[in-house]
Amino acid sequence: MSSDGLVERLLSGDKRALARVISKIEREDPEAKEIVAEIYPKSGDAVTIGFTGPPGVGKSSIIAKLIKLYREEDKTVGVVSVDPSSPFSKGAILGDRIRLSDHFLDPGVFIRSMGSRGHLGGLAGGSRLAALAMEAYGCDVVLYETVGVGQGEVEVASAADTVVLALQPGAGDAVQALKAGVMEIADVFCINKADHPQAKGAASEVRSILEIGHELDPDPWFPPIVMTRGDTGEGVEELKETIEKHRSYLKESGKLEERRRAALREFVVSWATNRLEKEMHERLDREDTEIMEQVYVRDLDPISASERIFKEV
Ligand SMILES: Nc1nc2c(ncn2[C@@H]2O[C@H](COP(=O)(O)OP(=O)(O)OP(=O)(O)O)[C@@H](O)[C@H]2O)c(=O)[nH]1
Ligand SMILES: [Mg+2]
Repeated sequence: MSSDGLVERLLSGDKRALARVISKIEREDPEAKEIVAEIYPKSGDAVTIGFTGPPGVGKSSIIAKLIKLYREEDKTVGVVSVDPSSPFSKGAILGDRIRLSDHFLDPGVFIRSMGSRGHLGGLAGGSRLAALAMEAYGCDVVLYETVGVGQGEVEVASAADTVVLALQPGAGDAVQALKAGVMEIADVFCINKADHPQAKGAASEVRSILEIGHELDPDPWFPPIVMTRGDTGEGVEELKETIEKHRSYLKESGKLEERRRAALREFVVSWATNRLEKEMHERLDREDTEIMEQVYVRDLDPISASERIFKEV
């Protein structure tokens, strides 16, 4: 048991205990491991939704509107906002504070930004653990927000049951998303800023890309495209219903379980990979400088060197 009953308090719905647990996770506090072991059995009941998309498309605005709808149903909501540590991140967090400010005082809503990279378990690891803590705390819905520009963000979003890709008109977003490999992981598309004159065009662009993809790889779930406005909330109700439809589809087809298993497996492997990588660097810094010297002077090839280090680790 964690020394000061922190886990017990989290499980009984103490918001401050949840905040402290997530901080410990984020700081990689030595206690975090034990805490995770204690809360994990209590997690797994929440609906998880990943929101990804380029900077500034309106993810946080839509999330704020969605939270409102969930709160009307008396559902508790957790949001893990993964910050890509960009130079704009301070502004983004401040902006979110403003956009999500309606919800900060609500005990049924818990919002947390996760910052730095280079964690044990990487960017995805820390945010997943934060989400687990929110689930154990009793959140009915957990939302991840990530800026969909890189593999790390794809990894975070794809841990969710349903992945929503938000795009905005007139920015060539669809093509960028396609290139970045984000398109494939999306279950629902959201064209935000529907007030933009090119919104309809953006939707048909996405649809034609999806149709080509569907021909190559037919799947019974054809990702729906929903038009929204993050500022007014228009279309957000439809977005919510679409997310629910996707969830029903996953459940009925048995894919929910399949997806969750795949995500957990991915989590375990990537955590182990991250640890291994860290360990190897540490060894090379400390003791095995000699091996690298041999590689530098070409006495030893890189593959043999890595095999040797790998075996030792
Ligand atoms: N015109 C218009 N503006 C919108 C709409 N939705 C959001 N915005 C504005 O777009 C800006 C960015 O919105 P955010 O919700 O912060 O976008 P985000 O995707 O969360 O941004 P990052 O987290 O920084 O990547 C804000 O100024 C919003 O008010 C919309 O539907 N129409
Ligand atoms: Mg945001």
